[in-house]
Amino acid sequence: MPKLDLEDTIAALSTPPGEGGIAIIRVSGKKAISLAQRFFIPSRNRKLSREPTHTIHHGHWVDEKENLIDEVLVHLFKTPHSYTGEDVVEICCHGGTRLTARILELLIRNGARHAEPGEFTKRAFLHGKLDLTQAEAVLDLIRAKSETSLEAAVLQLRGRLSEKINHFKTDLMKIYAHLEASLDFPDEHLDTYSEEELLDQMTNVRREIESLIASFKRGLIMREGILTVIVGRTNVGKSSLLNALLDRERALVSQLPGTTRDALEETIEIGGVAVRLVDTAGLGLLPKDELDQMGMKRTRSYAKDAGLLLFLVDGSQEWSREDEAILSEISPKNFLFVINKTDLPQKLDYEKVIRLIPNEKPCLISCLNGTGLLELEERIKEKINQAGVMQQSLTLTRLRHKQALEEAEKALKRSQDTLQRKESAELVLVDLKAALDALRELVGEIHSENLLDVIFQEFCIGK
Ligand SMILES: Nc1nc2c(ncn2[C@@H]2O[C@H](COP(=O)(O)OP(=O)(O)OP(=O)(O)O)[C@@H](O)[C@H]2O)c(=O)[nH]1
Ligand SMILES: [Mg+2]
Repeated sequence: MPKLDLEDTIAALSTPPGEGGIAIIRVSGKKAISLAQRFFIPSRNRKLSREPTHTIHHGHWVDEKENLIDEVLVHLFKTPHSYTGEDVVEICCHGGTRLTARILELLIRNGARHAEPGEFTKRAFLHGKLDLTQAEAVLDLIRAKSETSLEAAVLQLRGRLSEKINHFKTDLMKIYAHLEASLDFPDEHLDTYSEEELLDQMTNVRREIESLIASFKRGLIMREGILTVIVGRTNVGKSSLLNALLDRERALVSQLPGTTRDALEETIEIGGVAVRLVDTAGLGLLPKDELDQMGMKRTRSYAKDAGLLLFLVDGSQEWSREDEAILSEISPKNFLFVINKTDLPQKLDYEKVIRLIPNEKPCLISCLNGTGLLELEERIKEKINQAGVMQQSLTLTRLRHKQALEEAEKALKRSQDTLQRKESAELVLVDLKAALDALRELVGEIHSENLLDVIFQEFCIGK
């Protein structure tokens, strides 16, 4: 177990910096209560250390010379019944940049230390208040950009993923114990499972692990949003479409072809799912210059990673060779066919394009007057539903979890093969232990300081 840096008392602003109605400064550690006691003058004349845990106290916050800083409320949580498991004091003061800095500086001058990003949650983990998947869920909860990502984070915070992993662990431990017993007491008749039964149980666990791994693709969309890239030739209204869906003038729009040179990404929410919408440089047959070439390269790179493409054509123009080329380029991908500028007289041969794209009913829109945009959102929602994102079942949302499960599954498969080949039980146990270790690492029962750094550095300060 790495050395734990839990001796210090840490402090940080837990609310966003800037002006606000109130701000909360959180202090955690051995000196939290004594520090508060020194600078907090309670209205009720009783020492904080004498007050029970989970109580709120009104009073005044002062500096070393007893100059008044602010009128505050102090929340008191005593170890072990706090978020971090340590003594915690939360100072609710008025929300001003200078004011909060003054209180924080005072605490630091007098023995507290600035908390690192995520350090409160890291301490909660180190004190066994949360396991690692739950700590990660705290971050996902804060970062959630849509209803579905929020729901996934809540499920994980409530321990649904940990429960499932612990269930795998219990099953594997039973198998392990049986095999170990047969090794230790080879001559005794033990009431153990037959080899057949053991193999079956291993297969069951592997199947469940595999199905959880399979949920990752859906989970990633839930957490990060579905990458939706608008493609089409220049001037068809791609930037206008991004602006219209965002409902603000984000991208430059002009009648000059080639206005957009770089890809531009914004997130919107459609049907409870985050949609990462990308406006791109128009695709053409041949790039006109180097900048054009770079723009097209970037468009293609986004299109390659996209979960959904919006293929945009201009209804006021005839179907062109460029449209044709783009269609053949994107055909293998999941796309929606969208015809823009329907407010203008139409030159597009609808019958022809419907023949060319028989499986995708075109979505008719006008970015200029907003017609068809609601229907387009509905169609995007349908496409997202087809990806299974709206399912309520437990979903993997992090690559770390997926990799740990893959490792567990592979090790389990190896031990199963060894057992099947009737090789020594010791060998079976080695791989079984590797599978168990991968699961233990997933929930954080085994961890390195390095892994914790990677996880908690993503957090903001004060969480
Ligand atoms: N009449 C009409 N004009 C539109 C519509 N949508 C876009 N336009 C106009 O078409 C022109 C091109 O629009 P953009 O949104 O810049 O097109 P783009 O596809 O992003 O163009 P590039 O960035 O150059 O590839 C602008 O003059 C827009 O005002 C529409 O629905 N109707
Ligand atoms: Mg553009």
